[in-house]
Parts: sequence; structure tokens; C-alpha cells
Amino acid sequence: MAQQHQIERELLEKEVRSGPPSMYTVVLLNDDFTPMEFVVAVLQGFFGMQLEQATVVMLKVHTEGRGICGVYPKDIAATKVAQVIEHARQHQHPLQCIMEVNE
Ligand code: NFA
Repeated sequence: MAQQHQIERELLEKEVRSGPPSMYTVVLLNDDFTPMEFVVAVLQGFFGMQLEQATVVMLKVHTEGRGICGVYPKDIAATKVAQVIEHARQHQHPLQCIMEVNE
């Protein structure tokens, strides 16, 4: 029991020392409705990809269910997620985008 408390103290101290997580991965999710060309345009327009890279990532999302758009500081990742979801909504596409904390 005392050892368990010691382990918890050490984990908490490590967390405090390292500060809040700094980088987040923005991930695009597959659906059955959003047109492929729309997804490619999103990857070019919001994530700065060239047509060829955007096509590779779009096809990865389409076949594997998800794909990485990029890795950013928390506030930038959150802004990109919101922008992509709003852009898709304005075009009545169900495209979903999420952010995941790195380690
Ligand atoms: N699966 C979609 C289709 O067949 C294309 C798509 C790719 C959607 C990547 C979302 C993300 N039209």
C-alpha cells in the first residue's frame, strides 16, 4: 500500500515536470458519403498538401478508416479540426476530423 502511494507520487511528479502535452495529431475519419475530391481539396487547403500527397492520404482514410493530416500544437490542431468540420458542414458532407494527444 505504501509502495503504491510511492509509485503514484513518482508518476505525478514526472507529469508535473514534463508539463502539459505539447503536440496533437489531427486525424481524418472515413465515411461513405463525402466525395473523394472534396477530401483531397480539404487536405490541400487546410493542411498544405500537394495534390499527390493529399490523394495518398485520402486513399489511406478511405481504405483504412483513418489517416493523419498533421501534428500541431494544441490550439492550432483544435482550430484545424473546427475549420474542417465547419467547411464540410457548409457543403453538407458528414466528414469528421478529430485530434489526439501525442503520448
Ligand atoms: N469513403 C468516401 C467515398 O467513398 C471517400 C472518403 C475518403 C470520405 C476519406 C472520407 C474520408 N466517397
